[in-house]
Amino acid sequence: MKLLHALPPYNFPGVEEQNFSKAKFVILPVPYDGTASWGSGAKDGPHAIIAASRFLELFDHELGRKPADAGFFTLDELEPARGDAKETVKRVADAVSEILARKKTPVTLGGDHSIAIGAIQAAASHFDNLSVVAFDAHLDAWDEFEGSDHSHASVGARIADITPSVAKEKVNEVIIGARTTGKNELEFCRKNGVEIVWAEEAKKDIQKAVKKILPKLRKNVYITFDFDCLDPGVMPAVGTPEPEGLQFNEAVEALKAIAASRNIVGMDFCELSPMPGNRAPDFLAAKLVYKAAGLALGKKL
Ligand SMILES: [Mn+2]
Repeated sequence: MKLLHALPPYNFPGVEEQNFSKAKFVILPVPYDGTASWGSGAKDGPHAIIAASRFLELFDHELGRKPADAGFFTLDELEPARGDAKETVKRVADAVSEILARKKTPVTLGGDHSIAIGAIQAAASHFDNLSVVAFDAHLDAWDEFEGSDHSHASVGARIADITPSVAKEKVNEVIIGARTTGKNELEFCRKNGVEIVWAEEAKKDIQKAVKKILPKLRKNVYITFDFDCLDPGVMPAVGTPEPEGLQFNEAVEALKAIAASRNIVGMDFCELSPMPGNRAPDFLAAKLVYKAAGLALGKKL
């Protein structure tokens, strides 16, 4: 018997029935923030996103449908290796690889941004013709940061040399919403052909800014979304908030344009560090994940 006051079940996005074989999206929560430099707390991000997602309206009026109908399956939290970013990244890569092998779309919830390295490695070994689109205030192009080459600040650097077998010519990268960089990072991006859509261009005219990079994207696209690409006014709950970021609708517009013409093969959402006393960022994060999934479905629902 179902109690009338029962809360939605604890899964993303609070669906009554979870069926792995029928699910299009597999949610992988990774509660890890071992490489955070300033604000830690992103290990609580996956829980906050899932908890808030249970209260989302599942009908998307803009899409005119209910993306939840495509099926979501939330896995148990992945156990990170405390103090060992490289091992944690490997565990993420193994888990995401298994999800992809079962023909599902992995949606990894971080955690600090280092976990994206594993998810992207897995995607790169499953798909040719892959582009990575990073939504991020930062270029994350430090070859090594604070003693680790698997740091949250090295995601871009690791994408460029993902594995010897899927070298640069098979994986390229575009970063949207960047607004701070070290000179070395800029040089790294130039050398490795990483395209940058600066936040100021994105905020001026998001349609135009995305149109510029669309021809550079390959058939398959992996999205890595660092919540700090958003303006701290709407998304203050991140480890490294940078002023003058994207608005929620600008990020959605960019995702919409990409999803309309490319095959989204996987996504991750990182760096939400829940704030005591302010649950709005958690809800925004959950809504963005759900919206992105709806867009990624394209006409497949
Ligand atoms: Mn960032």
